Parts: sequence; C-alpha cells; structure tokens
Amino acid sequence: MKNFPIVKSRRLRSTPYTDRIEAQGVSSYTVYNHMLLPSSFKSLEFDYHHLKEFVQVWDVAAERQVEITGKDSAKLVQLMTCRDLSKSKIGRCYYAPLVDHKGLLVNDPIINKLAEDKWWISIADSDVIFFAKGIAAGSKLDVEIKEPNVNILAVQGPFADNLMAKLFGEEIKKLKFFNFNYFDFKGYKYFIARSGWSKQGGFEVYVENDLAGQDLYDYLFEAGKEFNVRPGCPNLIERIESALLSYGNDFDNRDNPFEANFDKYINLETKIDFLGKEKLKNIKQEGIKRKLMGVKIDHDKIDMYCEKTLFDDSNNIVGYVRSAAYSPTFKKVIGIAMINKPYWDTNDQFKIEIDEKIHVGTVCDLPFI
Ligand code: THG
Repeated sequence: MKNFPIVKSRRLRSTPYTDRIEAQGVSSYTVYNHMLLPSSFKSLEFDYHHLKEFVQVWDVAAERQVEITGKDSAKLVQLMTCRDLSKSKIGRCYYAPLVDHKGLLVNDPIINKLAEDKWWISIADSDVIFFAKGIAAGSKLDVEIKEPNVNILAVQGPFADNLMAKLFGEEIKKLKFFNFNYFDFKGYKYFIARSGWSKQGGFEVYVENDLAGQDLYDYLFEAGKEFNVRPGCPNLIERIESALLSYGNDFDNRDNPFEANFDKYINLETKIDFLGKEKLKNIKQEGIKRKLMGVKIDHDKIDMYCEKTLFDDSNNIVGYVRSAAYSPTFKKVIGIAMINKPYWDTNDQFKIEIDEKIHVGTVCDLPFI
C-alpha cells in the first residue's frame, strides 16, 4: 500500500518536541490520542538495533495524562479498572486494564498515584477522559477531571541509567521499576518513573513545563554523545518481540481482558467495586474461546493496515494477525494474533496471504523474547 503525507492541524496536535525531532530526521508519524507520535527515524530496523545497543530519547507526549483529583478520586479510578488498587501506594505506577460495564476493554494505561486524592492515568490511544467524566457524572462523584499539559520524554536502552545519572545524579539509578520520584536538574523538578514502552530498560520524564522539557531534551543529546544517543520512538519490532500490547492494534473495545491475557491484573475475589465485575465473573466461569498469542511466518515482510486472516488446511479460520513485523533476530515475520481455541497448541500451523501469495506460519507463546 502506498503511503501518503499526513496534514497537520490544531486537531492533530504537535508536541513541544516536534520541531526538534523534525530537525533530527523523523521519517514517519502515527496518530495517537489525537497527537503526533513518531514511528521511525533512520529505518525501523536501524532504530531497532540502535535501541538494543545504545540509548534513545523518545517524544512520547502522545501518552496523555488524565488527571483525577478530589475527594472521590480513588473511588473513580477503582471503578474504571479491574486491577485491585486498594493497597496502592503513592510513588508507584500500576499497569491496569480499564474495563466498561460490559466487561470490554477501554484502555490499558499506567496509573500513577501522586497523592491519596491525585492520580495521573497515562493512557493508550482512546478517549479515557470522556469515559471518566461519564462515570463521575452518573455516580455523582466529587472529582475534577482534566488533561494536564504533561509531555513525556522517554529515555530507553542499555545506557539509559548512565545518561540519566549524568543529569540527575547517581540517586536515579536506585529508582525501582514502576516507581516514580522527583529529581532536580538546572533549577527544575522533574517527575521521573522507571518505565517505558520497550524492554531495554529506562525512564520516563513526565514534563510539566514546556521550556524545561525542551531544555532537558537538548541536554540529553549533549550529555548522551558519549553513549551514542539518538532520537527514537516506540519500535514496532522490539515491542512485538517483547509482547508490549498496543490498544487499537492488538485489542480494542470488542475484546475482554481475559482474551488479552490480562489475567494477573483482574481481581474478582476482592470487595472492590468496578465496572463490569459481574460480567468478568461470567466470562471467567464460561471460559474464553480466543486469546492473543504469538505467530511466526516464513516470510520477510508484511504490511499491517488491517487485520489479516489465518486459515488451516481445510480453510477454517485459525485467527487474525493484528500486529506484525519482520524480525531480524528471528529472521521471520513475527506477530500478535487473536487465535481461536482449537488452535492454541504451540506449533499449530496456518496459512496466510501476503502480497497475493500464500505463506505458512506457526502459533507460539508470548513474549517472543
Ligand atoms: N508509558 C506511559 N504511558 C503509556 C505507555 C507507557 N501509555 C500508553 C501505553 N504505554 C500504555 N500501555 C502499556 C503497555 C505495557 C506497559 C506499559 C504501558 C508495560 N508493561 C510491562 C510488561 O507488560 O511487561 C510491565 C507491566 C507491569 O509490570 O505491571 O510496561 O509505556 N507513561
């Protein structure tokens, strides 16, 4: 399929870092939360190898925050997720599926607890703010809900610790996975979490002041020279190998959290109250008939502008590939697919059409690495 330029406008929002990444050679964008999200720089494969070897700075401002404050904020946040947050602590980040009253997935954000009555829901690509406002209005909750001007810079890769320590001091190396704290640099305080949408390690800086963020961006490149720093972005190949799921691609509002393998974040036995709890109990009892799994295909390329159907030898539907890319590590196309129950055995074979030719592949477990 041919690629066309994307026209910018106020509705398709830029970020405080857009001028910088364009000067540095961003080569493609996707749209995420109505905002520009870079998707490649030199090339997908070059960026992939660089991310796994060195360190990158990512403009992930499109990971927007939904801020919930006020007396009933904890109650509202809990109503939105099937993960039990009753023992949650300030300074922690919680990966938490959001579920609607039908037990279907709304989003898979990281929920940051800033205070007992202040939360930042760091969302994937769906309009969580309206879901939150709807519940708050319907349940007459005493809360304020807004999208604050927070623009995340991620620092990812094996040299992320060394680079961040040069700016923020050695203390930052002690920050634990999915914890956050405030760190100073040149007169500004930055909210920094050890997290990020890669499995190469690193941090996310939740920047609250545009000018401070742009300054930080430039300092990261200055200080990062000795670590061969480059601009980067969430990498399709790396994130599929690591099975970091993407809302809207791998699962959406037609799927339930069991089908998306979120079992460990579904707490049905506690007293907490959340939307869709009874529905999820029913789904659990009945059992699911399809789930996300990995696929490997004997081919060297695939275009993923829509779901692709997988067939068995008798042309029965095995499932649907939802994300895929050629992996230079596996020397195959690898993908994340919704697979029907009779085909859950690893090494089950299927056929898939790519560029008008039939190729063969096998089902496998996630993650790939
Ligand atoms: N960082 C921040 N916001 C985000 C993302 C992020 N919002 C959008 C999107 N990414 C949300 N989705 C995910 C998906 C996976 C993870 C984080 C956000 C993730 N998962 C780890 C895993 O699955 O191994 C860890 C989960 C855990 O231990 O709880 O990191 O990246 N700010």
